Amino acid sequence: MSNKKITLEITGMTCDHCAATIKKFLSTLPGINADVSFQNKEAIIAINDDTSVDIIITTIETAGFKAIQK
Ligand SMILES: [Cu+2]
Repeated sequence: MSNKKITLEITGMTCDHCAATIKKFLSTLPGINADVSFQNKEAIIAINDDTSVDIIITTIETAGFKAIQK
């Protein structure tokens, strides 16, 4: 199982707490490791080949933010 990294541009974050919230939501998804940066307005996420990017984006939307794959 090989890992790859994706970068998502995130809109709607206003402080570090928002980044922590997104990270908390993403931690509920199996097999991924997310690094969310408020400064860079992006999330760098290590995923498996069988991980759906759509589910990651939907999860971020559930947390109240918008994500677009770069
Ligand atoms: Cu915030």
